[in-house]
Amino acid sequence: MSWMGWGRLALATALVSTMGVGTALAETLRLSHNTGDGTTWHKGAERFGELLAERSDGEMSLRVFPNAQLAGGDQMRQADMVGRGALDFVMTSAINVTPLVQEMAVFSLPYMYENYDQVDATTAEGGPAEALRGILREKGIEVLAWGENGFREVTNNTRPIRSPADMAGLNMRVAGPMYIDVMNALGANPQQMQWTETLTALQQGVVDGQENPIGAVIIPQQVYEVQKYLTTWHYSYDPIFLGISKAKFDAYDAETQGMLREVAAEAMEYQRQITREGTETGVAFLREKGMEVYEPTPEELAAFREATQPAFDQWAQQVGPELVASFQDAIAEAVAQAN
Ligand code: X2X
Repeated sequence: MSWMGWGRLALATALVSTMGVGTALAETLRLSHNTGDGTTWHKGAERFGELLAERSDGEMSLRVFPNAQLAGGDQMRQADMVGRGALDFVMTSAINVTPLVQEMAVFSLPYMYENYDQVDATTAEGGPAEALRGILREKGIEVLAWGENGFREVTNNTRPIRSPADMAGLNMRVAGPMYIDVMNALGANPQQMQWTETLTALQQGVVDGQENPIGAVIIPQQVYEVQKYLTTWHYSYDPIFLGISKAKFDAYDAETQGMLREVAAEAMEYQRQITREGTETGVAFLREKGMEVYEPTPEELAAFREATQPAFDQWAQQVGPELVASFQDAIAEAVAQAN
């Protein structure tokens, strides 16, 4: 056969196999997350989709839906929908799952963590975060991997925040129930609101401020365009996770399940890396954009920690003292290792 002939045969074979996969086997899965399409969440989800297509030889493809679109804009409902099998995948932050599973608030208790090493000690394989996998499984959600929203920093349009007293009377948008109690402990007026409605609310002065991580959300969602002051108070850490409907997961064979876990871990590793990079360079970037950034001293951080202690104690009870202690033990070990 001529060179042209071989070429045509190869093309025909390729077409046939693609069509075979397309018609008989290809499965399109849906993933919901609740931030915009420029965030590190979205980038992590897209990476997951790319890897999934690659490792399944095109048998699986993923559609990523940002802004909690598939849950009617309700960021708290996504996990519930995945639990019921109404959605295949969810990527969301721990705080959004607390209405379904209170224990998920353990990560975000005020001043639980001081740095990434402490975080990683709890989310690493075999660490105390594994207990949450079991709890979420009971709700129909299989956690495939942990990712990162990050340390949540406070922004507002009224004044620089240097001490708890500066929070008094500020109208603060918050994402979930625990943050209502934390803001109350600080003397602010918290208001729970969907993230998708928050930028407009800030712009129109419906609320004075909000709190979110720098690399994952504040920069990619251009919060600096509607907020003047930022304080790096690191008051609460927020992980995200990539989860799949348990019914869906259980229906796959062991090999596919293993592939899903592997691919999710890889995508979330990438997501965590770009989030940390964006956070590291973030303060300088935000200053360039005209934000006034205040970086509290260790003494000032201690004052915030003290002021939020009542909310920590209250929520530690709700989460369960044993779970909290298991996190604190892993953190103490990380501290000992660092010294
Ligand atoms: O709503 C928020 O603040 C966000 C995007 O960080 C969460 O999903 C908790």
